[in-house]
Amino acid sequence: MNLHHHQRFPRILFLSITLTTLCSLQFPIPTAAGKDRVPTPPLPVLPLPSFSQLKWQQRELIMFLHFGVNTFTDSEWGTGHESPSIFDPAGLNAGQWVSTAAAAGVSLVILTAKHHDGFCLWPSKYTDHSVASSPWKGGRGDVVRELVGAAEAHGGVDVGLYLSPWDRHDRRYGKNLEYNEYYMAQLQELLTKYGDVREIWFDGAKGSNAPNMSYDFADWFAMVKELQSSINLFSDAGPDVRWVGNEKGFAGTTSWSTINRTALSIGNDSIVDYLNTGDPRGTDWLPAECDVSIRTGWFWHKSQSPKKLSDLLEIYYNSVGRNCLLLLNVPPNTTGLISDSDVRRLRELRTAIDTIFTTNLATECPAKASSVRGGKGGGFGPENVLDKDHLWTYWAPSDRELGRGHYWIEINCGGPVKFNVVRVQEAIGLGQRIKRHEIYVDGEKIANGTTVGYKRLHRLEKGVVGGRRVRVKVLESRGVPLVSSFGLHYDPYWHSTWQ
Ligand code: FUL
Repeated sequence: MNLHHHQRFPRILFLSITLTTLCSLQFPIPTAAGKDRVPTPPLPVLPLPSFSQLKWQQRELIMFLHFGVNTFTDSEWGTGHESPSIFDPAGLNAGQWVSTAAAAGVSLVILTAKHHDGFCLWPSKYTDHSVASSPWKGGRGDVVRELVGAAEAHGGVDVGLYLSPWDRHDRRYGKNLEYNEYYMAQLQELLTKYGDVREIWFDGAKGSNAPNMSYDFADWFAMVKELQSSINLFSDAGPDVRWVGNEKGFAGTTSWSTINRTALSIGNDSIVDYLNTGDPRGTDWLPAECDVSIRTGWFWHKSQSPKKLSDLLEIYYNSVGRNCLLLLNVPPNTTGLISDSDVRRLRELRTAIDTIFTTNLATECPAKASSVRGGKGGGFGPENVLDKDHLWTYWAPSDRELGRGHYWIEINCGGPVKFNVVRVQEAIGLGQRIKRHEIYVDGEKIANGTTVGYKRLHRLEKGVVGGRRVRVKVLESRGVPLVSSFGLHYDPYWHSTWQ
């Protein structure tokens, strides 16, 4: 106990009373009719996203670029014995990758700087197994640099990197200290020499016959955060973005951004279902990313072609439409370009997404709700769900409604509207809350679901419905539900199996 400190206490108290008195003379405390009557936002329901996770979520569609020696050997998992002499993408143009991504509405592209074969797409000073030993650009090329330069030149597209932990080439793999040092040295190269990197991908895959190796994840993660302040770390277990548990691009119909990190580990097959749905009781904000390839394989193969538009739209509804991000892989070919067929398919996908979602048929329809926080004019009215802000303006019911039954919000369009997609979004900046909801048209239930999260899309099984009044009913939530956006859309590509 510090006596000296004790003796000083009364003086501090006196000083603070004097300051308070002075302040209140200059800045009068608001009266009952003043600012203290303006309704404040409700308290958050923890856990919350970080600034970088919130930015990530709003990207919706991002792109993977699998490229390396496998592109030239027509394989998916290289052996590690490939000769760098096979790497010669004579027409490589990262500007084409970036403009293809931007035209598809993609704001982040993630390149395989090193895949399992260990071949490095940048001239790492810690290995000869890299572009520096290849004929491409006379050994003076750097694919990571090309991508970063193209993204900077274009603007609006950020860069992420994949650095495979499993390395089938390097002789240090299997020696814990040496390999962890090697891996961290490469992280330091990639995260200090190439400007801002927005996502780093730690892949959990490892062949069954691979040598035993324990990765120093805690050291890696700390180093990454030290070198890049706004980066998101992806792995099966986060810490910022989690794997969705499959490579089909499908999130669960129940999809929480919350989960318990202590229940997760990297490369553990028994947790894929938990990863797929998340956990309403989870204490960590760790949203899921849905990775899937536009083709069958991750790397380019002459024999493969892009998926049909209808398949890509199905993936979109099951990822972005289920509170996740879609990480769509589009592999450059042996020339070093994204093939024309993929460019065309991506363009079709963007056109389809824009056609469906640019028009919200509910925009002009008056909205009402079961109750409104702070009453009419208080800033939390149901009209907020029809504006362009999908995060920070939202409908909030009154706290007094908590536990009293069902919350609802309803739009009434006067005349009939025809739609086959319903979009609901939560104000996730204050936590993910909705556990169960239903959609009604003129009193008839047309859709139901569990979670909503950042975005929930219901593509109606029965096809187009027509009606005047559309109601979203929230039957269960963590605290009061906060709905940030609501939309009715027409998807001309959707041919319901019911019709
Ligand atoms: C997997 C890898 O084994 C695949 O080759 C690919 O990179 C995919 C994204 O992750 O785990």
